[in-house]
Order: sequence, then C-alpha cells, then structure tokens
Amino acid sequence: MKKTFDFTVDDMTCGGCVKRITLAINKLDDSAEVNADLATKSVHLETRVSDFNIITQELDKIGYKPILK
Ligand SMILES: [Cu+2]
Repeated sequence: MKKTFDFTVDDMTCGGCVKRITLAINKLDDSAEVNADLATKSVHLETRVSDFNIITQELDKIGYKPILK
C-alpha cells in the first residue's frame, strides 16, 4: 500500500533538481510516483516508503531538505 506525502524543497530550482530528487526517491522505491512543481517548489509523492524520515535522509545525502507540508 502506498502513502502520500506532500512536501516542499526550497533548493529545487530546475529540472535537474527534480531529476536528482526523483532518482534518489526511486532508489528507495522504484514504484514511487513523484510529481514536482517547480513554481511552488512542491512535491507530491506516492510511495511504499512509510516513514518520511527515510526520504529526508536520502535527499539530505544529495543536498536537499524536504519539508512536509
Ligand atoms: Cu536544479
């Protein structure tokens, strides 16, 4: 079963950021669905990862700080 997380990433400023963030999340869960909106720096995520801390740790490794809405 998938969980939904909505979060913002202040440093997500271009398509490259979106790609890196998506790849990092897909490394944890290749079935994850990542929908990013650069204009609002928001990400809508559906994933089998149930603990958002795991997502936070993975994105921290590549220099991004997700903040849950
Ligand atoms: Cu970028």
